[in-house]
Amino acid sequence: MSEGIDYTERIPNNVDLRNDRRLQRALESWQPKFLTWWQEMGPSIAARDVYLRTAINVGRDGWAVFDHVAPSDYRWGIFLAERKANRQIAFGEHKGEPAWQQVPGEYRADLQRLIVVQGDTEPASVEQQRNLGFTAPSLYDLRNLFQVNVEEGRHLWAMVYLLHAFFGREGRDEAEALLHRNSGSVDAPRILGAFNEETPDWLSFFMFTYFTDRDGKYQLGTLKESAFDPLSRTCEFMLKEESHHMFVGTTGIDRVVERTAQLMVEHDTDDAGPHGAIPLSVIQKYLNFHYSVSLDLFGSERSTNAANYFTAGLKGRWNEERRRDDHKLTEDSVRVESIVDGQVGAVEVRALNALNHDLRNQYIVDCQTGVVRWNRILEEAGLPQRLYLPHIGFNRRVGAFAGAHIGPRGDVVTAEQWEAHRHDWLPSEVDKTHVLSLMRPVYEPGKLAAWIAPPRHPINGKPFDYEYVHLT
Ligand code: BYC
Ligand code: FE
Ligand code: FE
Repeated sequence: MSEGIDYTERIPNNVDLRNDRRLQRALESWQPKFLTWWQEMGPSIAARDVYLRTAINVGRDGWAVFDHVAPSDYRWGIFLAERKANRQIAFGEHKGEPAWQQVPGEYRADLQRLIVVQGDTEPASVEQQRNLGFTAPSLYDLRNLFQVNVEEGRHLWAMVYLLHAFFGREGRDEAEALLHRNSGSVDAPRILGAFNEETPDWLSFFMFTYFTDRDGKYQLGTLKESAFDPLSRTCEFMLKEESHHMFVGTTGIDRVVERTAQLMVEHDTDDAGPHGAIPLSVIQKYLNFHYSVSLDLFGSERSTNAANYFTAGLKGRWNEERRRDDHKLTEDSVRVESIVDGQVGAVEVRALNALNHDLRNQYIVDCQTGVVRWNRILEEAGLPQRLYLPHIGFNRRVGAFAGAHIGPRGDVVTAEQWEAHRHDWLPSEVDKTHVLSLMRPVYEPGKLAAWIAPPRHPINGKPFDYEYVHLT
């Protein structure tokens, strides 16, 4: 059985909005503010229409249609995964009790906080990516950018729905605030570090969708376990959209590496830069940057916040139900990497306090799969060079390694040594300028910028030379 989405309403939804007039009115008064934000902070390139997928159904069978639509006419709406009958809480002190359909008073503040933090990231990423439309390497890529942006806009809607429906006046205020903070703003920045960084070029975009959207996958995976059922169902549906964002990142980096490798072989050189591509060393530096700021998004590896969220049932673990333990973790302990006596070591921590570390570990294993595929591309090109994930302590601002000076290979160095190597490890102004210089828009159907290989995966079966976007 699957539930369709009601598109006859001003706000498409599958939460029966028409029978909740108060909520409907509240959301209808937020909607124009969202649209103003989209006009001012969303994609700055004007497109007449874009070949986008829109969710029409939340069930397993065919949940999306593809069509050319004007981005500002996109049908942002409120879609929750289907409700499971008799769902029970899978972990924490309420394990085995029925999932909550309302917010328990004692957890109101914490739940609201989690939803606000999640909601804050979604518009932040749209803001970060707003100017990329001017430099897309092809119409195919431009289309993917729009797709990611409209869906991140919808993820904002998802959190705003929860705030409006379950958190009263305070929730409505927080929903407004989500439109007032802005990425990189001095006065009102976005909440989490990575979402105030710039995404000025397409290599950064692919790295962001690979590493930072992947944090989204893991965080949404833990919120999908939440005892608060509406949050769980919301996140379950968001995860379906999320996989396309990571596909854009994974295959985007594939194509950058492929093109660089081609030119390295063709010109028998380590440096593909002078031949119009991005040098492998620069790809590694961008990777180092995006991976390390994304690791910060997991919070401290020792966290009483995380322990409290888990015990209360607000935020579970990745694949909670598949774990073979008591799902309460009151007795267990784990080893967590840390600085011990000035060296990289490990300390013993109560498992309950190490849940951010647990999630981060799942994430790291997943990140490694990309590195393996990119190295296969290098190998197939006959090249000896390899990419790698930098050490967990490299360039960290949050957690056990914040303030430590650790190189990408895990060696502890002095502050001076770190500074001296900064631009061997992280993109320098010269690197960024070179990457930016390659960013020239290519908007003829079937044509492609020279720094990237063509995509191998059509969108909904359409060929690469399909008119994915009509510009104005
Ligand atoms: N930057 O106990 P701690 C996505 C704060 S991405 C700034 O270490 P906790 C997306 C923290 O808030 C997924 N501040 O960590 C991707 C806390 O402050 P308070 C986003 C930080 O609380 C691409 C203090 O430090 N979703 O969807 O266990 C495109 C101590 O905290 C940072 C979520 O994150 C930081 N990096 O965990 C579009 C899920 N890290 O409360 C979208 C919801 C920590 O003492 N959020 N702090 O004032 C959470 O689960 C948690 O808030 C965090 C932090 C995992 C972020
Ligand atoms: Fe999202
Ligand atoms: Fe995403």
